[in-house]
Amino acid sequence: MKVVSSDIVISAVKPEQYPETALPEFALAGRSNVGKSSFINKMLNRKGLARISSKPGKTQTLNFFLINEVLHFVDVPGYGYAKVSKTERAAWGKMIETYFTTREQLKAAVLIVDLRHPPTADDVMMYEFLKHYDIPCVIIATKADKIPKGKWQKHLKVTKETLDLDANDHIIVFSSETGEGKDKAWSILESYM
Ligand SMILES: Nc1nc2c(ncn2[C@@H]2O[C@H](COP(=O)(O)OP(=O)(O)OP(=O)(O)O)[C@@H](O)[C@H]2O)c(=O)[nH]1
Ligand SMILES: [Mg+2]
Repeated sequence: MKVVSSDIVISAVKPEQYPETALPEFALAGRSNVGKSSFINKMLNRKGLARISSKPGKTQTLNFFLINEVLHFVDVPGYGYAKVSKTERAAWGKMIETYFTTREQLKAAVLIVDLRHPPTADDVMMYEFLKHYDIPCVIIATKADKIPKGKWQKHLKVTKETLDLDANDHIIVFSSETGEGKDKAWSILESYM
């Protein structure tokens, strides 16, 4: 997809605030600091549209982005950040669960994992949660620029095996630094629209 327009439409914490349109939607999921917001910026060719931080926990709300007036991306706060209270963690869980289990416009979840390391227990749990609700997943194995190209396939295999990846789900080697995987990611997302 050639992105000609993109803008944030709302930062939501509850369903009443979700945009009331029937546009197809893709929501990000992944560990805190894994690169969800960076993925969105790269896909949209926008440097600072989705907020990025060197500190984990930057994204706190469900941030809806409207693209070419035809679809939404939803940036989602990450999991696995140690420095959050039990109360915050419970609020996060409720917000994520409500969104993923009720949003009819959701075409697929985009689960971001770090290609360098095997998926964490939280990653596996997130993937199992999405599969439990029959939500199609596109796995983005990001930060590929940080390991040599010759090792990508080996790491990809570990990622697939650790997640016990469903045969119907796609997995893409990605880098928000170099743009590796961007065209492939767009063509797969378009196939879900
Ligand atoms: N080298 C490299 N760094 C990346 C890549 N993607 C993200 N980063 C860096 O990783 C850090 C976290 O990126 P974010 O996009 O803010 O991560 P996030 O998943 O949105 O984090 P939260 O909002 O805290 O959940 C930043 O310092 C990014 O510059 C990548 O593909 N390659
Ligand atoms: Mg973020």
